[in-house]
Amino acid sequence: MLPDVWNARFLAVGNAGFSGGINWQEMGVGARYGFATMSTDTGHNSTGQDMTWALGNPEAMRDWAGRSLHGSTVVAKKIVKGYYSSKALERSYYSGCSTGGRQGIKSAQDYPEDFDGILAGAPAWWSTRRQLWQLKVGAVNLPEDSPGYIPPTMFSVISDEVLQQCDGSDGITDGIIMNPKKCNLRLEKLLCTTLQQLYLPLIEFDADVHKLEYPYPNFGVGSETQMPASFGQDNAPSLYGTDYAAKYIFDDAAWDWRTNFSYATFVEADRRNPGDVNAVRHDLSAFHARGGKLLTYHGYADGLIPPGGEPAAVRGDGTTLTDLAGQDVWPLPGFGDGKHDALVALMEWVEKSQAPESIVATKFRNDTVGVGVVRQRPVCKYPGQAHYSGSGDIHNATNWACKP
Ligand SMILES: [Ca+2]
Repeated sequence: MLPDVWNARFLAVGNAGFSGGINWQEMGVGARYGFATMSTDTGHNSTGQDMTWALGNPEAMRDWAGRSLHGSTVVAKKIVKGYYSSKALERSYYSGCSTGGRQGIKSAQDYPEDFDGILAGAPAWWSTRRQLWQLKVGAVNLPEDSPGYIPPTMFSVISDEVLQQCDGSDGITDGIIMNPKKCNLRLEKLLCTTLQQLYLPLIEFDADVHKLEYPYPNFGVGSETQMPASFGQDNAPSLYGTDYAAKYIFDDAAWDWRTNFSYATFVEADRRNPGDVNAVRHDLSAFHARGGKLLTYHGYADGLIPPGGEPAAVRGDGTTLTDLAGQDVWPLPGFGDGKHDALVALMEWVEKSQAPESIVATKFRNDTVGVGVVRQRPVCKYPGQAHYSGSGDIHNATNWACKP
């Protein structure tokens, strides 16, 4: 998109799931800021959980993994420079969430010259591990006729019990678990081994494997209402796990999770790393050396992509703003200033060297910008956390401050 009123900046936006398609919606958001925006279909056409396009198509895998974003960015910048001939392109940015978050981190690692600033939300950066984690948790809760099966409707009840135990652990009972690490959830009170296995580190419930250290973070405390979204249908785990394993990792539509899936699958998936999809080259020195800034955020209540890996991804270099968002506090654009808007905060960091210490997250009524604000609260630079001052409206961000 090439807006008439251009802010002399370029913005590429990311994709979601396995989908191949132009992200018109996020391009539109970017154009409202005045960016010349670009989205790639990542080299194929599909819905979010469909990996059929990957079968026998290593080039498509490579494109989805990262090549398409780089190639499209190079071409798009040329188009932008040609179109706005009277004005120079000053800065280039990227914004994406989920798969888009992975795309952003991978860009910083592999193509450090592409963007000056990268906003990477809830990044699914370790693709092979994350997808197989979803296969695993789905399998834990199956079959549907087993005594340990937890139906989707039960998770709101579980969420209530977890809130009962954990809400106050952050010092304020407000329906939000600010820091799950502060709650010592008594799993025995949940009286359900299936549920216990959904929280415990994966390694602890498979004694057959001794070589793996820690396959992936498991569900976080507070993510209960989102847990069913990570499960599948028809007595099978999510297609995000099964279709990915069969058609992307093993290139075999007949690959059956019931007979083939084990922890060895995690190891083999990492070895294959189809298309070079994992954003695991942690060295960001080339990106930082040219002044690149990477800002990442992730909700603790995320039941689709468990948080916990980002500090490892950036090796604790202090550049991340992460975690905090609880049950329903989400950073959303719509305020247009660096205090409330992560993209604007990133721009101020890149262009004015003003690194954000916190950003005010806003919960809008019905998650819709413009129909009212339910609450605002600062999201703090990791590992800081927002603390209530002790007086005033708890839904007003001015009554909170970031502290270690
Ligand atoms: Ca609380």
